[in-house]
Amino acid sequence: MTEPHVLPASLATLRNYVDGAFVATGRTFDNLSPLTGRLLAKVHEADPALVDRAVQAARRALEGPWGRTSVDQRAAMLHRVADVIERRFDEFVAAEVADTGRPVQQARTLDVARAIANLRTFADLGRAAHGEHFETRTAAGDELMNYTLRKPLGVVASISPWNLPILSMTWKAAPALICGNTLVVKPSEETPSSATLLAEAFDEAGIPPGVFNLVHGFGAGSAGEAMTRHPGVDAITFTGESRTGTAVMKAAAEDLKEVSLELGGKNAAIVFADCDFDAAVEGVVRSSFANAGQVCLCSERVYVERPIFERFVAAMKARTEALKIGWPGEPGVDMGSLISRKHREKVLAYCRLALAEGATLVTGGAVPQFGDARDDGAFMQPTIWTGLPDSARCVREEVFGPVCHIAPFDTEDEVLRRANDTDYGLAGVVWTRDLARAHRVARRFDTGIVWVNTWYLRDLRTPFGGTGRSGLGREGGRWSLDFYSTTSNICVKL
Ligand code: NAD
Ligand code: 6OD
Repeated sequence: MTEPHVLPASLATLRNYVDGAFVATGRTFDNLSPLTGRLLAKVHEADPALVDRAVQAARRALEGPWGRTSVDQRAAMLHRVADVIERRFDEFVAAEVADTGRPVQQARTLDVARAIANLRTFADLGRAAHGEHFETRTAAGDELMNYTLRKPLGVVASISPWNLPILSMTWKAAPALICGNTLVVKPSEETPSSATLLAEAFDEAGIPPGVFNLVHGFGAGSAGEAMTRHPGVDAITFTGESRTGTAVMKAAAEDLKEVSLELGGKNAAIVFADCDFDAAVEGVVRSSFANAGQVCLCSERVYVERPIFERFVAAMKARTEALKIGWPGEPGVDMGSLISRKHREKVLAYCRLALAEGATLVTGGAVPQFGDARDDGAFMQPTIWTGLPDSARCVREEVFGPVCHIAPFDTEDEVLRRANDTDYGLAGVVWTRDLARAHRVARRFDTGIVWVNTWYLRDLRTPFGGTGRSGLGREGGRWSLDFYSTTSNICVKL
């Protein structure tokens, strides 16, 4: 079968979008297909001077008409952008699939659908947001009325990862804009296409120049670092690896910029013997291998109560081996490629390490052979290990690929101690039919999110974020509105 998913011709050259215009630069880098290794696009890299132009444009836009818009006008703008994405839905899907190698069905139902939902949800939440008031009588008898006003933070820099490109970018852009900020966004160098389409959508929707700026490039020594160090940036919202989060926070500290960090995870799923067995197997296969394991919320550590351990591992093996790996558009495909050959090398190195650390390979651990162009891509088999000690690096470090380790446990206290024995604290999953136990375990998980008998079902009004090396702060719902605004208290003597 030939490669069915290539980028629309309009995305063969990707430019920056600064101050309301698409801008080429003197230097390009290649966007390669993770499905075949072939060239998808030439991307114009922003140098520090262009980042500076973007920040200056964003500052000017704060002083211009955008700074005087009502929240209703900003909400209408976000809805218009969502309308454009709906109209150009297939282009966004093609861009996301071509850049990431994921199944078309996922791009349709998760990535692009969530971009639209992010824009519409935060438009509506922003309109419903309100301040507080406090009526005060002092000891001396003065009557005071205090009320709070929300104001934009200013220029927000948003830096995104490659794993859920358009989802992550709109998850930040929508609340930042509804709060009245202006934006400079940078997608990952691995996934520049859907962000470029997003800039087109903002342009088509009539966003004033300078309100939404897009720069392309890398991190250290490139556009990413230039954004974090720019004194004209008031706040940084960053999603990516924990180590990069540290670098971003250090750069932000120089000018005391506000930061929100959504970072890595080494998430645990706990399966009790009283669970709905089939639902738990299905759920853990999904939470371990969705998006080829490249979701910060994926379960790379699975703890199964000893009485069902052997049966659970056997069922996981059978279900995992039935996953269909293939071209994104093939009917019934479950897994596409990883993001790149370089990333696959990292995951395969962990596979070798797991064996060296004493793991038993239950399934996977290798590169599938297709006998066609996919052999030049970044495909990998979903992989299950057992038998590692909790101290093994493969149990402690985020791999961010289609791998999980399954270990037995005996008691609730023991499994919670082991699940929480990690530097990370993003997500936990509990599988049990015992309602009291579900609540008990959920409240003792040291993570920002816990799912009970499900995984990655999202209500965008809820807080999202992690503890420890999984991040700083919460976004989602009113937590996003809080992060992207500053508050003034007005005290009036009556
Ligand atoms: P990454 O940290 O390598 O890169 C993320 C972004 O930061 C990219 O745009 C990159 O160009 C930029 N960058 C890199 N170095 C930088 C620097 N020094 N200064 C400024 N910008 C810099 O992460 P990745 O490999 O793209 O994404 C995978 C990671 O993201 C995983 O660890 C995953 O768990 C995490 N992630 C977390 C969440 C969450 O919500 N917690 C969501 C998605 C991904
Ligand atoms: O669902 C979301 O809102 C979100 N930010 C997901 C991030 C997933 C990490 O890879």
